[in-house]
Amino acid sequence: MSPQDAGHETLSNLLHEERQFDPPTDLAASANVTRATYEQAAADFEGFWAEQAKRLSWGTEPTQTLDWSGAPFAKWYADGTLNAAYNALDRHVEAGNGDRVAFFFEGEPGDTREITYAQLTDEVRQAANALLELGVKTGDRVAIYLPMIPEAVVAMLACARIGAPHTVVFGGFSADALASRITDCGVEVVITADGGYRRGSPAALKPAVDEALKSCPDVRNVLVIRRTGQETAMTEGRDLWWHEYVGKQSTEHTPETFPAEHPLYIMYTSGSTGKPKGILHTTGGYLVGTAYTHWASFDLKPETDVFWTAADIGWVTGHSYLVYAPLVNGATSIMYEGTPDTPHKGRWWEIIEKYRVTILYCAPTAIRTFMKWGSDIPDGFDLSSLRVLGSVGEPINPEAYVWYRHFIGGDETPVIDTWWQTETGMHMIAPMPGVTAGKPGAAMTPVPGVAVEVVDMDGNPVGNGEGGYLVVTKPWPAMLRTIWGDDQRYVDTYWSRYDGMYFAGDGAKKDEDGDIWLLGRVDDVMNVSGHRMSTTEIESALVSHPKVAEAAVVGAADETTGQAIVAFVILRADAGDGGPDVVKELRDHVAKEISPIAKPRQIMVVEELPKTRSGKIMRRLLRDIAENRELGDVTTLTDSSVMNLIKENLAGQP
Ligand code: 6R9
Repeated sequence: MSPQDAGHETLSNLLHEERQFDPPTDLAASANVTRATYEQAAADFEGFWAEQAKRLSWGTEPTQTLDWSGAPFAKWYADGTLNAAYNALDRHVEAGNGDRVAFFFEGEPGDTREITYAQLTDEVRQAANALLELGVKTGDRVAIYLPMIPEAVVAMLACARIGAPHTVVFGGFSADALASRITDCGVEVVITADGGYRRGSPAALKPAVDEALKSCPDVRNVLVIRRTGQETAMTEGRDLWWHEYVGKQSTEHTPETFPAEHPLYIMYTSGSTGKPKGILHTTGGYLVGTAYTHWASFDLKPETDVFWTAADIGWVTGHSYLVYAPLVNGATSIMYEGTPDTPHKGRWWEIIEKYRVTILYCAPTAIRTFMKWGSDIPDGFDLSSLRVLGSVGEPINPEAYVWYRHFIGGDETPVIDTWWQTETGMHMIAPMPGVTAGKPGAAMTPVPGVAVEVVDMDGNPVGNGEGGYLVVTKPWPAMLRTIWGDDQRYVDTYWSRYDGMYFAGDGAKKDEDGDIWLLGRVDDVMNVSGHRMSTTEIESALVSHPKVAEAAVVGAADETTGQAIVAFVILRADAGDGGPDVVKELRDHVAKEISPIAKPRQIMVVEELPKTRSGKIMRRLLRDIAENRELGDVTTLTDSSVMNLIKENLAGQP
């Protein structure tokens, strides 16, 4: 079946999406989470989370669960002590599972490594000893700027092991972005690599570090991993080769235990205005929340599953579900360095076939790209090992959900759409694979133990299809503790809009069944002639047209209507070259699917869209184009040349 016939007459946008998929019977019969889990969590909130803390090995067992007396500054398991790296590694080795594979690594050029828990433990101990020798002390911050290679995991866990919070900066970010993060949290040691492989060739990283450090005089040392072997300038007395310096260290290291609230890491995320926010996560609650949700949302069976989070470690998804939760749970994971189309467009499916991957977790943007390339590519591989599919990062359009379930999941696997944020640390809203009958496009219901609501401007709950703001009404273990160095911004950003509720900044609605649909960031809601419209809904309508692969919608200032809808679309490979006919067809399609008011004023056909590290479309930049303005800051784009491409592309269009 071609992507076009993926049952087009049955596909629709999320306004009138009515299909529902029951959990597979065999999965439901042995599922980790059952209806009873929801009941337990609802009956005794703190008791439920006290129970989940047993997933960890504590130095001192906590006797308290939640301390909310200093709200909105939370403490979880405050009198417990633990070591994050011990929980991720040593304890599995001690339990006799040292030979279990922690990671199957696939480098982009085709090199592979199979790393067991025992090997990873040794490497982390060596790296911890190296950091100690460099004078890194408990509480000192370490920056990690690396490609997707196993040493990235080693570096993170080595920091955690000695209680030095890490801040991982996405390898695609610029020297400026790196410098501002190093400065903001006072980093003295940086871990990087000569380079990494990207689209078939080595891409240098070290020059960006050298550039950044010109404005960061406090950085004493740089540890450099040799990945590509390319020419690399080393600064005498500051830069050290990892293989020499870490390689010579002892594999003996006794982990110290730290208080549960000891900082684990800082992850920067862009705010709607001003400088990026350093989101602070601490140890005990974060590990409990991520380990529990990893087990619950994906129905993880660590002995038999092969789990793959296809995301970068520079994104929170990589931290929670590629590094910490899978290792704490003793799972076997895949780690892939490169892009999905190198050396060919079937690379992901080849990896799934080769390792018999059972759970795949990725972003809707990847799924839409695969749709664009056509279903005959995955069709050429054996994907029958897959039993659960996950999605994260953006609302998944019903069209993409159904394609994913059908062509990748063989119409059998549940699609688990997980809503969460850098700030939440863990999944907050997601269907449970053995319980929930999923609706394409809906994140469905809060994870057992999590309390969310959709409210109006005044904080009153809304339902029955009405839109509102998503809030979290009770604290949760993996919640951010503050914004690094700026408690006031933490309070202002998340806790001042409504009394006692966490403001997520996302629009959402609850349908007649009480199920939750995400509608995009509230800043992306448009006001057209007094009608509030969600970018997500119009994008979903566009993507439901057989010729459209991806769509991004923005509101551009308009003299008559206040805001006008401007859409950017990428056409599917076999849809022709756009032209006025396609544009008219698409405008009419939106009018039919939603309403004539939702008809875009303008539709521009483009080759690429500007994306962040997590595949989120940077609508702010598209708005600049739609309003004919100079482009704003492009430093957080994965590929800053995209904007030039779009501009060139549009030069020839009406
Ligand atoms: C994990 C992650 C957070 C923002 C969030 C929301 C969007 C993430 C989503 C989703 C709808 C989902 N988002 N998952 N929207 N459905 N399943 O993405 O963290 O990079 O901090 O972004 O992403 O808008 O507020 P982060």
